Amino acid sequence: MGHFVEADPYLYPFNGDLRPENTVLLIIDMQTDFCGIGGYVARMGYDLSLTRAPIEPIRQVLEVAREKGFYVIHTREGHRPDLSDLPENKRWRSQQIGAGIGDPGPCGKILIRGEPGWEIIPELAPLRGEVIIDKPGKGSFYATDLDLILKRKGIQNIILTGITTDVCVHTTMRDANDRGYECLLLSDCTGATDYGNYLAALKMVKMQGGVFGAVADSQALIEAIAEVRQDLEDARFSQTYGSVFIRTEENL
Ligand code: C5J
Repeated sequence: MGHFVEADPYLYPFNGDLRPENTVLLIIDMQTDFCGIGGYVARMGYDLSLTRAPIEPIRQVLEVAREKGFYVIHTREGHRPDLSDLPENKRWRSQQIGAGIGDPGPCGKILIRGEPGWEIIPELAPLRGEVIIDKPGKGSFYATDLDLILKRKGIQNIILTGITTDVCVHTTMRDANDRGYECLLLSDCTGATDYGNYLAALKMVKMQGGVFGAVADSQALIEAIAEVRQDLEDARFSQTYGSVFIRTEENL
């Protein structure tokens, strides 16, 4: 029997093989720089309410995912303090909009590893043992060991959450899809710096029968996960007590 999430444009995952052992909850760049007062996004003048909207839905999904034993991986975008991994054009562009990467700000140096603004927000802080991927780019695979870690864990399904929908989340989803991972984007667990871009990014995923995967909301995922766990528990129960029953009969 398969397990599926009510998703658009198809029931996710395509093969119904949704288990804690083969599925990761990926939480992308929930850092002060992207959703906190005084961070990078705030300094660029964008509406913080858009990138803060997913915090509570992610928190709820994270709680359930941890409780049910799903893998959880967090990412952080940021650069080395000496800026040796910061492309010159990325720095120049950020300066043009008044939020120069590496420049001092209210949350420390903008988008620099180890600075307060670069930290994951306390509401979604990683637990000890959860993998954190530090990435210098928008995608989570470029210049990181994410793919190696996912392969070693036997991950097939990636559930994507985080910010921003049209930049780091989309880049990661497209790359993951090309690598053969089955991707689900949770619509209320992601946000962009522009609402139109958020809507467009969700729509792009769903074209061509799900060109990059599928989209669902957090409630649909939580309901599906509850079923998965119950079935696994039922299967374990019948394995344990079923075999005891057989042995007892043989002994009669
Ligand atoms: C951006 C990100 N938007 N995490 N980064 O620069 O999406």
